[in-house]
Amino acid sequence: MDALIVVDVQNDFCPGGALPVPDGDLVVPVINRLMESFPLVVATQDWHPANHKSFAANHPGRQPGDVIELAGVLQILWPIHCVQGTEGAEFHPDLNRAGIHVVFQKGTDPEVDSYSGFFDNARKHDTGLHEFLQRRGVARLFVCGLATDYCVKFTCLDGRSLGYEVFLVLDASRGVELHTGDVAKAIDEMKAAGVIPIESTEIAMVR
Ligand code: VGL
Ligand code: ZN
Repeated sequence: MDALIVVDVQNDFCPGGALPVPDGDLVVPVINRLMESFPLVVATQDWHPANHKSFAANHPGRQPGDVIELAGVLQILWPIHCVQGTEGAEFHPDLNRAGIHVVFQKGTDPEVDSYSGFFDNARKHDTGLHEFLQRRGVARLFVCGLATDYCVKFTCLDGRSLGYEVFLVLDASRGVELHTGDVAKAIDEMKAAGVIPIESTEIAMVR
């Protein structure tokens, strides 16, 4: 069984949002089309409480982009984004919400960030996504969404470490590119872990 994993296609990660990914909204029509051909569509949603410690604003004197230690791991500080119940945390209005079978929320613990859809960054807690996929007999993940160099990357890497065959759908994903080359580096890291980059138009050839 194949699953489409739609990562964090939320207003705050799209142009006009709090943590905009360049051209982030362009993934929406591509993902809507992909949804139609998958038997199982899972979405992740970055879902932070207002006091989340990944927000620079919750560390007096710190700026977005600064790096601190949080839950024993390095943490980039971000602008306030995807706060539970806000417009910014909602899925992009054009994303086909009805095409999503289940949503896994992450980043709810204020003390630790969670880029991956499977585990928090300290790998202390899981979201239940792995168990869900196991129970449905999923062996292959087609991962897409925002952002290629953070949440998409860590979802792909954890997927590999859990034993899934993982495809990264390039034209259905975009990166933050905080530093030039971050997206290319992320794709190289994923490839080194066995992730297979693919264009949405090529998926029919492997399914
Ligand atoms: C993300 C930074 C902070 C993402 C989430 O979805 O890639 N990036 N929170
Ligand atoms: Zn976040």
